[in-house]
Amino acid sequence: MTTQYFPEVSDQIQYEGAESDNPLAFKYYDANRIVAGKPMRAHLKFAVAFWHTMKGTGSDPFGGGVYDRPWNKSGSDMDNARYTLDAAFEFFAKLTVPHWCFHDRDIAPEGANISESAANLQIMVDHAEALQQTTDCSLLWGTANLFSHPRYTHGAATNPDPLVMAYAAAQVRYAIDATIQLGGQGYTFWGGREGYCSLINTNMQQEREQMARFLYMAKDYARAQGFNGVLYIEPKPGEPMTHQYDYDAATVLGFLREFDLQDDFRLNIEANHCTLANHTFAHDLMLAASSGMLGSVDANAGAILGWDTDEYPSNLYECVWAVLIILKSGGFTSGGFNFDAKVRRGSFDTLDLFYGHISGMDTLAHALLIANKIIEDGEMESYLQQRYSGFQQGIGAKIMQGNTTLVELEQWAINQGEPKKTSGRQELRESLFNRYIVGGLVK
Ligand code: XLS
Ligand code: CA
Ligand code: CA
Repeated sequence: MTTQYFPEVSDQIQYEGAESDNPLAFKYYDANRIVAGKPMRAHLKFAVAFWHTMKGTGSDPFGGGVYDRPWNKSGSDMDNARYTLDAAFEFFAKLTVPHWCFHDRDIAPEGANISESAANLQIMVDHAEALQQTTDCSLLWGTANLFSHPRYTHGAATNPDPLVMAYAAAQVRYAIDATIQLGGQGYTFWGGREGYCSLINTNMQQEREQMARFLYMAKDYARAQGFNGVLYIEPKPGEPMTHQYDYDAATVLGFLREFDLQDDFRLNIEANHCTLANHTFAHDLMLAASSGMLGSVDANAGAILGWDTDEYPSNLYECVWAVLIILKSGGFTSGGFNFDAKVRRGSFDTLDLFYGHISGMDTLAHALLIANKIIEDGEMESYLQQRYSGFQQGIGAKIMQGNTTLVELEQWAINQGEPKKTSGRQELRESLFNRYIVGGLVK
């Protein structure tokens, strides 16, 4: 096993079981263990986010970078880009992670013009393709960074200047080509700066229509190139713009239907973005899943700071809900759990990158065992069925089939008299749920 950038980890991380106290071992993630007929690896489809893991510097709004990364060892941006890819694949192989995700500008520096940027990207995509062949790690999804360069200050697709949109179009074109060359299963659009700060200088409907136009062109290009993966929209309510057009799952679903994009696009739900929108992670997952629009997940967690802190998922309760919803909706197809998460500013060491991912992978693997047990036991499902059973027969079934009227319902209500008050039993349900998590119901 090549060891150049991570000498502190000499081999692949192994599964050692819940009793192990080895910090560099999995306690729950046993890649080949069969759960509900499928190996854990295929259920969870973990991916490393190149931007945080390889390019993160530890900067925050109050200070610049603090990490020394051994792959930033040359004066040349192109050399560093190559070393960073080499280091990434050493990390992926040691972590035994099956997938990765990247933005175009994460892996290759922007050039002096569109053609030079495209040429830089092509060199690094060829290098990544060769590295992929040496490991068991393939691309989950690719994307374009349409938010860091100063030209995108007022947005990319929603910019008031069509020339800026054209630059974004060129970038997306090459990022889609890169995704196809690397065998990516999906391509993601996160809104970036697609939003606004004030209506005082903004034509909101013009911008929303521009965004739809851009997505049509991107979809048409991808399909014409033979891409049959899934296109994702990743909702986020604010930051960097005050108002982001892709606010949350409900807003994006409405947008896709308004502009007839629902057949090609699915949602990539990020935990921290749900909480920034004052929803739970489970709420947006449930909304996307129940309308058949859940595609992929950016696994992370927020803090009480109120901005997008992108921490590793470590809250078992929230992860059980996430996996439960995903399992019940049939599991991932093209999507997976991408760790859009970064080590804290104070966690300088490259070893911390392993600890962060091991913790996230173990939390979600543990959650998978618990969620599967909840489904197998069937108690939760039968409670829900019983609670809504009135809609299965009689007048309830007629309502659901669209076979009744307000007048018939009024007559029925008059005949029935006042409805009986029935407890929702929330506290009881919570304590039953907790037995799976802390009550030893899962081994
Ligand atoms: C930013 C987003 C971003 C997308 C990819 O908040 O999470 O990282 O996932 O552009
Ligand atoms: Ca994300
Ligand atoms: Ca985020």
